[in-house]
Formats: sequence, structure tokens, C-alpha cells
Amino acid sequence: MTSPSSTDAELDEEQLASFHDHLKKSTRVLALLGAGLSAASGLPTFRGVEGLWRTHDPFSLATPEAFDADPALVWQFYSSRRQMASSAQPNAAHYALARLATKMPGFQALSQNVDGLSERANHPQKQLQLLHGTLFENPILPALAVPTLGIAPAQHRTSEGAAEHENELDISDINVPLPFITIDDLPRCPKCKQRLLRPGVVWFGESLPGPVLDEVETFIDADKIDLILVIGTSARVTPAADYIKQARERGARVCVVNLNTDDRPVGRRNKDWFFQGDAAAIVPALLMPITEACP
Ligand code: BV8
Repeated sequence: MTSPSSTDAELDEEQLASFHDHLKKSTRVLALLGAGLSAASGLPTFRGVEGLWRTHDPFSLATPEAFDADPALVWQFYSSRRQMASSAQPNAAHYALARLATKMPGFQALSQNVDGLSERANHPQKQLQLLHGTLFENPILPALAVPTLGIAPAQHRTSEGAAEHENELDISDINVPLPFITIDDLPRCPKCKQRLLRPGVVWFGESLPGPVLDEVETFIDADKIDLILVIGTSARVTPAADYIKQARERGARVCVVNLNTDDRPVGRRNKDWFFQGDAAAIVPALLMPITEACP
């Protein structure tokens, strides 16, 4: 098991060489991205040991039903994740994928992440499909910016992080009582002033954004696919996980990067690559032949 912040990934040389050969011959490449991509940036995954938000299972909060039942709690959940995401920094894997996109017009990244880190790594927008929306579409919730205990949470103690979050509460910390907010504190539609605004993410039971579905479908139907990178995802949420199979049907070979051997997507083939370890360490090494190639 490699530690998430290890810089030099111990990769199987033979596997790496055969992967690099294939990458150098590839022109149409997909990547399916999950929470494990942002783990090295300090953000919790959905299923990881720290997956719980306070005592809540994120899957139970990420539903229209939860929002109808307790919009304040759901808003606090998303504001807390937004707070964490905005003080995290993209890691080397985010930058390597962004660089691959600038070098390979036929590369499309399909992200399940709503943390905004690929965008902040300047991943070209046209080559980044946000399958499940983003935390950064919704307004900052003023009611949550209440005075703190004066101590910025650990991961915010970087100079700019601390300054930016000096007055914010780490409401993901169970020891900090959730600030009491009423429905009147919640953001309303700027036009009708009546209806509640909701976080700009896709909840379970909701369809993915139409324009995104169209973009991905157009790319997949356009031609053969050489490779799909499956990075830091348990690939258990559909339709996102279905894109692996669709890519295979288009001739793609599959390369999985995951910290955990059990999380290999279903239906693996012996021509697949599996690199175990931290995405932030492995992805840059995998993409080196393209990202470091002189123009
Ligand atoms: C829909 C946004 C239809 C919100 C998210 C029963 C069976 C099968 C499917 C279903 C079912 N019942 C319902 C469904 C469909 C459902 C679904 O898939 N449910 C699952 C739970 C079974 N899907 C839906 O509801 C979708 N909508 O189907 O609509 C429809 C169609 C038309 C009209 C109306 C309706 C909507 C799904 C989107 C939900 N929103 N996110 C938010 O973020 O709060 S999903 C959310 O969970 C994430 O976006 C992501 O998709 C998923 C979490 O998965 P991962 O990102 O992979 O994270 P996870 O923690 O699981 O794994 C992390 C991995 O990283 C692990 O493998 C770990 O080993 C690895 N790792 C950890 N550290 C590292 C690492 N790897 C490398 N380096 C490291 N350092």
C-alpha cells in the first residue's frame, strides 16, 4: 500500500512501458475521474474511512428527498464541502490530466467530482465533462459564515487558506455544533424571491445534465476509442460507470489507477492495466510521454 502523498510511484516497469507504448499510439482517449483523484489534495472520498459527513452518509444527503425533508442540513453539507474544496489545492494528477488535454485534442475527461479542482488546474473546459455538476454554482451561504472559535481547521492552515477561511466554521467537524439556521437563511431564487435555490450538483435519482450527456455521447459515437483511464473511482455509480463498458465496446483498452486493489471495475480483461497507488503520484508518471514531450 503506498501512502497518498508519496511523490515517486513504484510502478511495474514492464506494465509502464507497455502502457506508454499504447498511449503514444493513442489519439482518442477518455478518463473517468472519481473522488480518489482529489484524495491527495486532502478531500474525503465518498466511501473512504472518512466518507461520513458528521454522522451522515453522503449518499443519504445527496438526494432530492433529503433536500425536501431538511434543506438547511443539506445546504450545510454542501457549504461545508465547498469550504473544504475551496481551500484544497489541485494536485499533480489534476495538472497532468489538464496538460494531456492541451496536448491531445482527442482527450475527454469525464469527472464525477464536484470539487472544482480540475477546473482550477486549468483543464480545458471543452475537454472536461462535469457529470455530476459542481459545488461552485451555488451561492456562498451567508448564514454559514458565523464567527468561529478563531482557530482555522488544520488543513486550512496554509497562508492563503487560513486567511480565506479565518471566519469560517469547520462544520464538518462533529465537535463543532452545527450553526442553527432557519429556512429564511437559505438562498432564494433571485427572480421570484420565493423558491429555494438548491446546490448545483446532480442528486441520486436525478438525470445527469443533458448537454453533458450529449457531449459524451457525441464523443463516444464519433469513432473508435483507444484508451480509457479509470482514476480514483469505485465505479459503482451509474450512468458514470457505464462509460467504461461503452469505451471497451469502442475498442478501448482500460487503465485503472486506484489505491485499493478491490476497487477494480467489473469485467476486467487481462489486457487491462492496473496501477495501485496514489493517483497524484501515478498519473503524472503514466502521462509523461505526452505531457513532457517537447512541442
Ligand atoms: C440516475 C454529486 C436516472 C452529488 C453524485 C441500484 C443499482 C444500480 C444503480 C442504481 C440503483 N439504484 C439507483 C441507481 C442509480 C444511481 C446509482 O448509481 N446509485 C448507486 C449508489 C448504486 N445513479 C443515479 O441516481 C444517477 N441518476 O440514474 O438518474 C434518471 C434518468 C432520467 C431521468 C431521471 C432519473 C445520479 C448519480 C449521481 C449522484 N451524484 N455526486 C454529491 O457529490 O454530493 S454521485 C457521487 O458518488 C460522486 O459524484 C461519485 O459518482 C460517487 C462516488 O464515487 P467515487 O467518486 O468513485 O468515490 P468513492 O468514495 O466511491 O471511491 C473512491 C475510490 O478512490 C475508491 O475506489 C478508493 O479506493 C480510491 N482512492 C482513494 N484514495 C485514492 C484512491 N485512488 C487513487 N489515489 C488515492 N489517493
